[in-house]
Amino acid sequence: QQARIGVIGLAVMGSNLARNLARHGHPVALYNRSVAKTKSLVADHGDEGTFVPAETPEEFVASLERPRRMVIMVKAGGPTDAVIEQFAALLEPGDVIIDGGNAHFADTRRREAALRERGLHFVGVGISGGEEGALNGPSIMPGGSAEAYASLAPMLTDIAAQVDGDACVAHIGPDGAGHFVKMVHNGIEYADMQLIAEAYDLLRHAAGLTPAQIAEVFRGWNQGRLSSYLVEITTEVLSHVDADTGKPFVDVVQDQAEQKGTGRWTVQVALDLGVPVSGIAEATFARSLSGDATVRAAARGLAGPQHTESAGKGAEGIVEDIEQALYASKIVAYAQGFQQIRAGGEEYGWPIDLGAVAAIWRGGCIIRAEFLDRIRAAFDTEPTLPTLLSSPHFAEALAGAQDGWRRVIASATARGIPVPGFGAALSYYDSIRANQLPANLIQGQRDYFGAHTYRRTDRDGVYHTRWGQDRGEYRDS
Ligand code: NBP
Repeated sequence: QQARIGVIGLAVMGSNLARNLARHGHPVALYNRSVAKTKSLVADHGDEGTFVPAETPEEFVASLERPRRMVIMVKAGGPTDAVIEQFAALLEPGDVIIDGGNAHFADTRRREAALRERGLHFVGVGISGGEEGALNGPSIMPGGSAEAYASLAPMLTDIAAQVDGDACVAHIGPDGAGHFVKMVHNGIEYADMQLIAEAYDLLRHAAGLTPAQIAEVFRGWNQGRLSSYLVEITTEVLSHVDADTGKPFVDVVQDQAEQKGTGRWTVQVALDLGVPVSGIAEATFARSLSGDATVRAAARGLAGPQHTESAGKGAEGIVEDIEQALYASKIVAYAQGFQQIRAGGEEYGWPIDLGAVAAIWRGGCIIRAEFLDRIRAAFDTEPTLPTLLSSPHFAEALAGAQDGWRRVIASATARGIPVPGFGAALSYYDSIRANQLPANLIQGQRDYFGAHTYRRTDRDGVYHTRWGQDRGEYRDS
């Protein structure tokens, strides 16, 4: 039996992806370094489709139809390089190696270039949706040559999440484009989670609601424009009660958030590209801050405001305001992420269709949300839209939400409740719409201490003022 595709690495993600392929009628070759995982996959799920298990890389490669296609689903970094090397040595020109792990896009660019020299196709695929997505339909972001994508497209289309009859997969662009977009997806995920957490904090400590009541607020919001997977699971987490203590589950969980690093990558890359992704950055910093037990213990006694009491349970207005703040901040966070994707595309020569990215994030992935339909429509209507915030739909939504958004931030500040995500989003909004930013003063300061020069508002050219001498101005170029 020849397999149409193979999967190397049968931990949670690899085995679920292999089952998804098999369930869609694609015979799948299986290989894992330790044979036990291969055997248990076949023993437990062999009836779901055609699996062709192999115990050695040679046997695995021999079981694939040509051109050979194999998905690597092992730990990102060194293990992925080791596996690529091991299998590339057994392949022939035209064969396709797919990396479905969470690779850094720079690694994907390096690997693609090296394998291209050897006549092999390398497709770096961002896969979102966790274990459940891998099995039942993830959002798939493939990067690589158009030719390699064409040979994979029918299978990827079958296994991807489906929304309104569309598969959540699209060829993102060459080499690292897919993993880049997946990285930004994860950064947006950080931002969205932080914003939801801030909304929860305000509902609890400004509106005075209990976790169970807050769960109901989120349940209601999930019926409207905030409808999304993250809001849905927030309802579940908040309504869960700890079996041991009978307390709300959130009250028995330590308030120290962990991270695996993709948010940090997004921010690091954004800094290099010069794209302000303040929502993602604040969310990443907020996780680091929450985990810094030493600083938090030392700072616990610092002074806060006098008035910290909540508005009271009957304060309907504040709940509505928090919804406005959450929605507006979320629009900003996504807008910033899309700016980063555009900037990455320009830097690396990837012709990324932002509308298509929004479309494939509508299902399967962690940030799936109803409003991605609107984002898709905005970019489809105007692909060169300078910012999502200026599209008619979102400009109107922000105009409608801004009063509540501002009230929430003012009220949080007065009560001493931290809102780094809401605050950064509003500052970004106010900054980009400003007629005048104080960057003129910064230019003056730079010219003063470093002769870094400045441009004038009233005529062309680059100027310097002789600050230490007669303060006369001369034209530098
Ligand atoms: P892990 O990331 O935990 O990796 C375990 C797999 O890697 C096992 O199959 C293991 O083989 C294999 N492996 C390692 Br470790 N070193 C190897 C080596 N030197 N040679 C050959 N095989 C090696 O698995 P996962 O959680 O299923 O994730 C797979 C990939 O998918 C990762 O890159 C991950 O970041 C990404 N991803 C995960 C999720 C998620 O929700 N978990 C979501 C999206 C993407 P062994 O069995 O012999 O030890």
